[in-house]
Amino acid sequence: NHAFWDTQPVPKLDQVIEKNGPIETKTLDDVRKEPLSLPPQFEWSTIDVNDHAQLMDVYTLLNENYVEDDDNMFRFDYSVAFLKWALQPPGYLKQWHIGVRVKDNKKMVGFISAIPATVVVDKTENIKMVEINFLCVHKKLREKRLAPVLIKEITRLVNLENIWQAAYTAGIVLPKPVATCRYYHRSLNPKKLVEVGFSQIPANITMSLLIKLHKVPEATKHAFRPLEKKDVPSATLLVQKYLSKYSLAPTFDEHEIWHWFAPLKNVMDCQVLTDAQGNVTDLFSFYTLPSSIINHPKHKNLKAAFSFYNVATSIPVAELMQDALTVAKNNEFDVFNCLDIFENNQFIKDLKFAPGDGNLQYYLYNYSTPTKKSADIGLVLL
Ligand code: YNC
Ligand code: MG
Repeated sequence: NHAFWDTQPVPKLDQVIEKNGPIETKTLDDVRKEPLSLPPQFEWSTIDVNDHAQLMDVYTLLNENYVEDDDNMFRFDYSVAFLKWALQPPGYLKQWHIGVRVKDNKKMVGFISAIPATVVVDKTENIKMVEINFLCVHKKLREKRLAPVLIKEITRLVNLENIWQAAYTAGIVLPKPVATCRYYHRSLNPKKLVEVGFSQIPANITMSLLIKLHKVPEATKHAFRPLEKKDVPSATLLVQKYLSKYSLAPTFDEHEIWHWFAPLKNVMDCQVLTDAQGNVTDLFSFYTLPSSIINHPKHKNLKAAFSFYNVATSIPVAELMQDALTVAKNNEFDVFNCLDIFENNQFIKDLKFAPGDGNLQYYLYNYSTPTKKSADIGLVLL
């Protein structure tokens, strides 16, 4: 019952996988040289995200049509600055930012993107991959099989660069998840979260008690400061060593570390502790991803922080994350989100994170690997 996915190099849902490796092997000669065909009223449109008007077209499509929660109360509102950052890491290719427009009026009605990444799976050597994100079809064009066309076109454009594997996440179950992970939410502004229906007041508790329970210290316990360029060599070593513990994790060189972790207002927060030699010993990071609140008279936006990569070596991870919560609270975030990946289960309970109602599934394209526990995952996709 997966007319599209059953034709793709992914494991079947009931398949038990025991060893690692590509599912199919192709060469450039096997790759189609012309774009996939679209229904006649649409055309392909490569997006130059350095052109503000084109970037705004992507922003608007996603703002109005991208991922919503199960109850359709909230919709992700990736900011313009966020999209520019997320789509342009070192080695990005402009032709991997592809839109679909209506021929008549040029309105953007579809989008998908790939960015380059190097990923380690079960300690096998680094695999050149892409990360696929921001797949979106306009609400009025749903269930017309446009998504498979977008997926096949991005696959073709990635294959043309001699890359044959991809990593992606989705809320839905497709053939076949590498891992099923769960979201956890830490209320920072419980009153607003209750008002907008994001959370409920537990039975037998008052609002004032709820607020009290979710207070976080006003100042950080440790002397965290924002990541600076001079920290990049030691931060890279720290993050690399940390990620090598996980079964599915990226590798970052120094350029990538600076791209992904450099503090960027309303996009990325990253703070560090250093030792006497000035080497980074501890690092927390989170990205800013607000949601639009659909049809609410008072509140229009929810400001959410999403845990990115965190490494604690000189302090307990729970103290590292407690300080991250303080920084987020002081920057007016309403909620701090994380997945049960990494060693996050070590702080989730103690720091009063509550389980969300959705799962996030991790996938690899054209690579089979034994199914993993969420705690084996060391990869965060935006
Ligand atoms: C999804 N999220 O199963 P079957 S996540 C992948 N990822 O195919 P139609 C998806 N496939 O089951 P619609 C998918 N959602 O018949 C649906 N599908 O084999 C499959 N939502 O297509 C689905 N963004 O066009 C079915 O469906 C087929 O009009 C149906 O479009 C889907 O970015 C969608 O959630 C998601 O905008 C575009 O609902 C639309 O419903 C929408 O009839 C709101 O499609 C936004 C949303 C998805 C966020 C994401 C990661 C995407 C990964 C795509 C797969 C990449 C593979 C690797 C490629 C590179 C390879 C190399 C090398
Ligand atoms: Mg469709």
